[in-house]
Amino acid sequence: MPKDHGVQATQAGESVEELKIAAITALDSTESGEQLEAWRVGFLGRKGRLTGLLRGLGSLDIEHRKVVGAAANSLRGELEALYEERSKQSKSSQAPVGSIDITLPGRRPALGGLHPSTQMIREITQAFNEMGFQTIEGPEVELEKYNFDMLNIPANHPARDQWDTIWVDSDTHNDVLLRTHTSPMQARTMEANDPPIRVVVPGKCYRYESTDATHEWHFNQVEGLAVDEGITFADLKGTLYEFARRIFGSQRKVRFRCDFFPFVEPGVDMSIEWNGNWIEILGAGMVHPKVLENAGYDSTKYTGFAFGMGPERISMLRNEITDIRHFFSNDLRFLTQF
Ligand code: FA5
Repeated sequence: MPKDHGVQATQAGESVEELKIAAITALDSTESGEQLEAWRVGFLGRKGRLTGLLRGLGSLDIEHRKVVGAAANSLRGELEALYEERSKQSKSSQAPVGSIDITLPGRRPALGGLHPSTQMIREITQAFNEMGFQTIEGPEVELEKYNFDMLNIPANHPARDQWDTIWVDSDTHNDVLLRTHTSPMQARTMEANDPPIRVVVPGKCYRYESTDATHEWHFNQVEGLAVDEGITFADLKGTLYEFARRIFGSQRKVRFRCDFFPFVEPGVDMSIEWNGNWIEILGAGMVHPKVLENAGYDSTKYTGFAFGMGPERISMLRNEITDIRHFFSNDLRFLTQF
């Protein structure tokens, strides 16, 4: 019996040992299911190399045939086991990074959506746009001059207590703050434009106050301003009635009550009737003559009205949201409901 029967050359010119090395090396370099299948066909298939080797056994003498045949059959078992193992691994492992598994079923891509505050702001501004108001925006980091002084709220005025202010803490800019309301845009708009003016101004506001179910420390407002010759309180009421009808439906009851804001005279708040209660949704009034004068307007010639509302509060009513803090907590369970 030859000592080197394991590497005995067959008639096909390939020894069992050479075939084993070639098969294992080739198996190690397979990376996909397709390559693994090609390997199986190439080595174990009907026309594969191992089958060819077995077919060549007939040309060997009886002794060699027995030895090489046994080695080749044992290699077949070994290669089949290796194939099974690799095949299982390839099925359970994920597709390699960067490749696309075209056998996966299609999935709908996750589309984002507009934030509920943005949706409400757009609805509100659109209602006013259709009544002839233009949408503009202004700075969130504001000067004390526009947030307070030009709005008839001097430094020692008790009304400043209403707006707990977040100041931009700097030695050189101690008159800079995060706007506490969108009303500074009344002063900026009048300063930069001649009448007639009809604008709505959506934007973020900031107040240094503790939060609860109806108060956030940052929230949106939508400001409105109309200035022209001959504008009266009737225009204010008519415009805000129409707004309430568009947002809350034609049957919604609306109530005006006196309120105080230093930059309007007279001042009101507007409430709507909701489940048997009156809910305040905005502050408003006729632009104070001093505010018109501060902006360089002749208050004997021009009059106007202004209003400011909170879109989150309005969205809360419309969508039965019980806590304003949901708007900015980034919880997708809340946000995806809109
Ligand atoms: C003002 O801010 C005035 N600038 C409104 C105004 C404009 C009056 C023009 C007259 C003329 P007030 O502080 O009430 O007013 O806020 C107006 C609206 O902003 C409120 O009705 C409410 O909807 C919303 N709002 C106020 N504070 C908060 C808060 N902490 N969290 C959420 N929304 C708020």
